[in-house]
Amino acid sequence: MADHENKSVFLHAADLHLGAPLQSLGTRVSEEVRANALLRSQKAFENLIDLAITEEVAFVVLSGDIYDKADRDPAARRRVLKGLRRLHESGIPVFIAHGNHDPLTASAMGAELPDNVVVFPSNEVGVHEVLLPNGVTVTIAGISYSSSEETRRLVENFKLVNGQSIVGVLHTNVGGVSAHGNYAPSSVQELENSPVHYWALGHIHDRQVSATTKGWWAYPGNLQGRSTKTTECGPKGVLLVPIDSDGRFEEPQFRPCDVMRFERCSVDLSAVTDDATVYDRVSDALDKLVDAADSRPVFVRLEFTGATPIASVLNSRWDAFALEIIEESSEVLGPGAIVKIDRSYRPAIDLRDERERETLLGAVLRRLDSDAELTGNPELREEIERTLATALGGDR
Ligand SMILES: [Mn+2]
Repeated sequence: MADHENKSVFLHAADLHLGAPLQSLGTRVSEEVRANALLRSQKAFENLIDLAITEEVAFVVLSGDIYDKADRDPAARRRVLKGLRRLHESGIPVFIAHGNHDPLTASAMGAELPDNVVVFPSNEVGVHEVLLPNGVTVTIAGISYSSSEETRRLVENFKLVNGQSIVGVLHTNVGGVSAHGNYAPSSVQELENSPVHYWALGHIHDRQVSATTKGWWAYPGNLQGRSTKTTECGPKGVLLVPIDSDGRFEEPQFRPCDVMRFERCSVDLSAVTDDATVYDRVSDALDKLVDAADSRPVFVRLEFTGATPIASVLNSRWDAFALEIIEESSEVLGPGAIVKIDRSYRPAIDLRDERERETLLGAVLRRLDSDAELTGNPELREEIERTLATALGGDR
């Protein structure tokens, strides 16, 4: 118990993209579902604030791209101010670094921010201290982008920061991950060589926590997924980072704050011989996603895979079939929806036809027909034929 009392926790979030439109719901989703999703998406920031207050965090760090647009959508701005004021009432300091989506331009300086909020400058690293209840002093250092295409290697600027427990707040692309713009480029080695103990990073939407010799560098990922791109799928939220009574940073813990989920879902049709089974498979797979989402609406990109005997049936009535799948799924998905269906299935190989062909597969199958041992063992024979068809059949 004493241990617990001596431990403090701070909240690390990034890439909130508040005010972002939900364009990626596609054309198949109804206006009602779309409007509902947009309304819900605005709750994720409130969840962050609620979590910070109920967990009694020592401070909050927001590592860039708080807003989706440099001009800060006014409604999003009001919601941010409301949340920051609630943290102010709870005595929780907030440290903000701006990123490529919301660079710190002169017009974007928030004169109305409550005084528990520190916005890091863009010309140099700002340094602040927070005294934790356990007596540890944490140094929080950070820098904002001055433009949407920040090219400076900003990790450099942290080299003179000193303190027992340093949090570095930065929007950066560590290692030049190609799926994201290579802004404020940095390398793992640069992070290692800096005096910072916990790098509170932003920019990469995939959550990532890595140990260093001094502590950690971590991307919490975005607060709320926005599409079925793989980096936007799955649970999204924030990291809670414990600091022990010696001022050491313990492994950050993920806590979801998202109000809906985006998921990809693959359904294998290789052993499926009729439509009804396809519906069953789909609803089983969706059920699992809905359960895992803990009553959040789920938006799904469905993919049918496998070499299937019903390929030609599906192809002949694809549009009607896709509509049926979407309608039937709405029961399982409730306020969620299927946003896209990918056709990655292919026709199963017909072994009788194949025996007639002058192909390697045809030749091997004909050879098997004359094998006395296999004639007496139909199960083994079927298994061998199936394996051969997969290995030698190619992309027919
Ligand atoms: Mn960014």
